[in-house]
Amino acid sequence: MLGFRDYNMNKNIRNVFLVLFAAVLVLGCVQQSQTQQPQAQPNETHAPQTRQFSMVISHTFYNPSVLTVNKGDTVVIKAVAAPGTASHLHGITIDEFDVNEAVTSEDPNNPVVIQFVADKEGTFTIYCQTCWSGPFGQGHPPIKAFLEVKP
Ligand SMILES: [Cu+2]
Repeated sequence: MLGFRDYNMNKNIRNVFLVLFAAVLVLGCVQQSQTQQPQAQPNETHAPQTRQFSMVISHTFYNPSVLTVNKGDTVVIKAVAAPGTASHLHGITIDEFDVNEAVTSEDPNNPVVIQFVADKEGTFTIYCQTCWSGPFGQGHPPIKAFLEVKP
């Protein structure tokens, strides 16, 4: 049996626990809203930039073979044909960005400059339409690289 005093003491203890519980809840909410704030502004970390790449096109491959940018970035590719391959009519074609440029310069100081805005996200194939239009025709190896546009 609980006396009147015991009952009051239990009530006080219960009130202390209630206040503590409320404090933990409030603190939890404050902390959560603080950690969520940076995620609400993803554009700050992905502000559009100009991304420049130097590319060498050999008879059978592109170097580098993967270009990675963020959506909205301006892509600048400075491309040359590998030594001895200017006559192959090597080039850079990216259908989704209306890029189709022959690269006949072999001089790293005088590259062909291709520039566009990566306004679509996804993985896009870079290939060489101009090789197939060149002296080798469809007999030219189907060289490939990829443009990765991240969100
Ligand atoms: Cu070639």
